[in-house]
Amino acid sequence: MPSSTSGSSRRLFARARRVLPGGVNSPVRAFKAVQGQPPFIARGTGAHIADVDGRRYIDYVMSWGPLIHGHAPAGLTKALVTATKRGTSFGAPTALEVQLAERVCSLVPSIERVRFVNSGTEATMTALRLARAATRKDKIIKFQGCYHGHADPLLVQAGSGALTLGVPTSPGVTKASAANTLVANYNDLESVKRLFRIHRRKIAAVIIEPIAGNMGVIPPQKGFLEELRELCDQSGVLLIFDEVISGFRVALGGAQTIFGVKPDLTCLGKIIGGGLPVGAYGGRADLMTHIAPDGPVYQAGTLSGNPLAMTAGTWTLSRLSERLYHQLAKLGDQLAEGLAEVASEAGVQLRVNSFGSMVTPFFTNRPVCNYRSATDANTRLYGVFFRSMLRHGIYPPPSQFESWFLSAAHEAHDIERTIDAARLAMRAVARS
Ligand code: KE4
Repeated sequence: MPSSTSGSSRRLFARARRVLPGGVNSPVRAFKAVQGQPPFIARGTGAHIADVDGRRYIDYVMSWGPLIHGHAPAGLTKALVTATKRGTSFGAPTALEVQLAERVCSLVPSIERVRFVNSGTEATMTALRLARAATRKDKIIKFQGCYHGHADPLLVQAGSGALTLGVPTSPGVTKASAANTLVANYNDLESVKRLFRIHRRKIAAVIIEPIAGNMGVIPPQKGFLEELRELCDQSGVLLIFDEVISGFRVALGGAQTIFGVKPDLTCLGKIIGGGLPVGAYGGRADLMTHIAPDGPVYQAGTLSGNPLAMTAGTWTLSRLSERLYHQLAKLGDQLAEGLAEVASEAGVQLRVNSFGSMVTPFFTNRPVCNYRSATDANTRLYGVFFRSMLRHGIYPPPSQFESWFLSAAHEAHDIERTIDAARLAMRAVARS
């Protein structure tokens, strides 16, 4: 059985901590929330990753969502080698970015124009700037526990790593920038209406994860998104869907096609880069004309539209299909049901939320529908569960407040093996 961390990973982590804050380039990777030390990953193939000592794991992080086709699909690798031979970056227009932009505009109902950037953070940061410029209003509403990247205005009561590490509002975010960020409760329209009443004419936009993934998975309750759309329409407030996770994860056109709600702007990331750094924001043409060089709202990027990232994104989107989403949803259901079953066998209180190939087991006996109920989950028990799963060759997210992700490379036998490991992990939880 692989121990939680191999010798080479330990040595690498010791070196890493001498040169990288916390030894990592993104906080959640340091395993602080689940104790233990992170294995250093040497390679990924399909649904599996191997650490520097050759220990193999079934991967449910999948680079936090981008790898919907699994690790290193042969066709993607080939396409990237060909593209690399033509040059890695030009800082000039290429046909590749036009092709990917045309595909995104054809698939995502709300997107008439799109701009590629290098991360989800850049996408949401710029979407807010655009919304403020287009409406000439300063305030924005976000939802407690939703995470939209680490731009100052959005690092207020945020989810994901900020929540995992217990710092939802980061030091360094000035009072001035936080003052323009209003916070509502997910699945609670009344909390939004209250903010609209108080700040009526000062709100530029509402930004939301249409399927929350950064408190763990929390789907919108029936009618919530539809009523939010109506509320924004009545008040002249723009609606921004942050589909960095849900875009191309739950359906070809993202969550907006599933719920039939069209935002004014949409932010994308992860899957549209197929594992390379890409983010994007887009929406109504009349809004996007504000963006430089057409309009005065400035946003730029040295590597925006990078030919390798565009190649990876085009390859990835071109192989998405209804059949694939049906297959992913089936696997997601099997995983969710299996986790619930083994928890019940062990007498462990567990609530499993899922939406298609997004799954989160919450160690709580109450329904999880918002920040408060998510943070009631027992993170200590999640840590016990996680360490046992890692020892048995399964690599879930090292945080209670993240989504597990499935890919086209996961097969039924991977799920079976995962549930077998979860049966042992739940017994460890019950004993702890
Ligand atoms: P990036 O800047 O990390 O590319 O995207 C920020 C972002 C924006 N919006 C949503 C809905 C997101 O989930 C994210 C980033 N997701 C986290 C995991 N939930 C990234 C993992 C990490 O921070 O290491």
